Amino acid sequence: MMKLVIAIIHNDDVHKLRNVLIENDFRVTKLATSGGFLRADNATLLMGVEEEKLPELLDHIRSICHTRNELVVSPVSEFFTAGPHMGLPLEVTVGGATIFVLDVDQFIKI
Ligand code: 2BA
Repeated sequence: MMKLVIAIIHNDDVHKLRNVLIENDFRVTKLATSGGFLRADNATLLMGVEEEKLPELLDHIRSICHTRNELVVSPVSEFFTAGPHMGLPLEVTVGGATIFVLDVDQFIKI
């Protein structure tokens, strides 16, 4: 069965990951996205993959995408625009990758 893997990753990892995926015969589409919390640019990769190749795909992502700590001075969020957190630097750990795996009902190329 085919799976659709949606991976949200750091912009700095896109180039390397895309190269490794292409070299290993994976198909990938990159979307330019941004996070809801940090409002920073990130990248979302869409990858259609046969179930047997899913572990290999996840290994490639794991080997390239690492967590990073980022300091945010004033995240744009209602929660932080007032109150004791206002203006205080906040450290957040941005994941190496946030991954959704979905079953594909049909895969059609026309
Ligand atoms: P952002 O929404 O910009 O979130 C960046 C990082 O900020 C998150 O890292 C998390 O550590 C922190 N964070 C997010 N919301 C927070 C909050 N309400 N309070 C405190 N800290 C918060 P990750 O969890 O690794 O997420 C990295 C990026 O992946 C996110 O960027 C977003 O673009 C995406 N993402 C993560 N989980 C998602 C989900 N369930 N659905 C859709 N996109 C998701």
